[in-house]
Amino acid sequence: MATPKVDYSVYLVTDSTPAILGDADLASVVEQSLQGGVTIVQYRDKHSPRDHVVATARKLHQMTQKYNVPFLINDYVDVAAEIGCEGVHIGQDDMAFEEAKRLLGEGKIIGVTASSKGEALKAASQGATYLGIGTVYATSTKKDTKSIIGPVGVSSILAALEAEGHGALPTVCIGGVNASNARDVMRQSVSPRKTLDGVAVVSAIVAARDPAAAAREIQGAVVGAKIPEAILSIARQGPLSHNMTNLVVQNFAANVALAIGASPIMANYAEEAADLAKLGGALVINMGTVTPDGLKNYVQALQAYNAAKRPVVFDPVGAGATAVRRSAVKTLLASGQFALIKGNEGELQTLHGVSVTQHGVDSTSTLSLAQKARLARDLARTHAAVVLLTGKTDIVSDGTRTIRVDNGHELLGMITGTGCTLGTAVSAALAAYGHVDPLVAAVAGTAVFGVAAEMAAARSEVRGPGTFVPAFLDELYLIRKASADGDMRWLTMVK
Ligand code: 3NM
Ligand code: MG
Repeated sequence: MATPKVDYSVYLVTDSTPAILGDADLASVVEQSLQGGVTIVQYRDKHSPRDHVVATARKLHQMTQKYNVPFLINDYVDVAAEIGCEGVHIGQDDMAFEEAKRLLGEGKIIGVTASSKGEALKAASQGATYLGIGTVYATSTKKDTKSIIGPVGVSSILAALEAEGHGALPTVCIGGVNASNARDVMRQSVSPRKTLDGVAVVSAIVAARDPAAAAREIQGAVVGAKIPEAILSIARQGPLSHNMTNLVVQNFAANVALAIGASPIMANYAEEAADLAKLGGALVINMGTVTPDGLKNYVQALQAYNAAKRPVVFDPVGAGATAVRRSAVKTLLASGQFALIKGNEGELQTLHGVSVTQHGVDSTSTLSLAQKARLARDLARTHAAVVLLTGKTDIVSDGTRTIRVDNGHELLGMITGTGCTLGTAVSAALAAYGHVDPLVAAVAGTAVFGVAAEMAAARSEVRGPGTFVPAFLDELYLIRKASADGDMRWLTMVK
């Protein structure tokens, strides 16, 4: 079995000292942070006796397994070997890399701390699984930190790795990272092409009053920092966005795709899908105008894109409105795999088996934000897809990470098809960036869409829905152009 790809985006390093943990229970803090979406856990305990370390490690490892999150042990390679966890993290003063590798055997994660180019290149050439680069900001958590290298120092290490052929080696930075600076450190720590994969955090989570909320906030910042990469990849690749969509939005959806830099094709005849799927794009199945014949075409096209391993977006428009639509949703979900499912609250509740009465296909809302987040997360897990729940606040979840996007404008609700064209925008992001991180792709597509709407609505010539539409297309286009020219000022508007 292939080892699953490790997600380094929010890397929790534990600390059991009273100064950081206080009188909290470590297991409970780790569990809360897992609920908040940390993606990897390192148990770091420099003071406890070995038998305590073994017992704690076993307990924490059982817990992380429930969340499908890798569990590493700092320094105690023998304990990692004994309990059979996913790997270790070793510092420069710990066991030598070769020795750790020999003790652990193949298929284990061995992360190494690096605070200079020399250390980073050595660890990379020895075969480290990832690097923890630091100390990025001053911290009181670790007393014997070497130099504070800042984002500039991290960038120069990333550049050296890239130059020496280690561009694909995952990296996180460590030291003084918290929810307020995570986005900046991710954005500033960039060599020409190589970016950090995530941030490693001790006190900002372990010492937080609410570790789950802290983890969620840091996750939001890390995902937010990756938006530019996703947006630029649409502009660079100009991917195909193949839409099987409803009669109302075909023209508008095609214009949105063009404005953000994708290449639209509105093709409802599924015999073409196998050929189109080979072009490296993504498919949108929007069942806004479902017919018996249409449904057969959707199923065939879905399977063609699945066979070509290209992403498919499902927009179950009006899912709960009629028996025909409820049945079409069942058929489609049983016929293949979707990369992303997008819908408003009523549509997604229907998919989740909640019976809701929908009046027409327009959106209404009764759930709290927390309930929406849970709905999106649960659906994402059930269907192994990214779920985009649209509303005043959009919620994007991959089942582990749940991110909210607060962009948009009420004028979007006054013209038809904006929800549907969001599906098109997200399909372009998935086509270009989904192989790297489908959640980031979905968040990026959603954020750009919402920011463009805000910028359009703020224009002096926009007086209502009619003047809004062309201004919105312009802003999508201008954001893409500015981004391609290296002007990312629009990002400050992402909420
Ligand atoms: N290693 P906080 S800094 C465990 O520089 C560790 O290698 C560091 O704690 C390094 O997130 C550090 O609370 C502690 O600042 C980081
Ligand atoms: Mg160490």
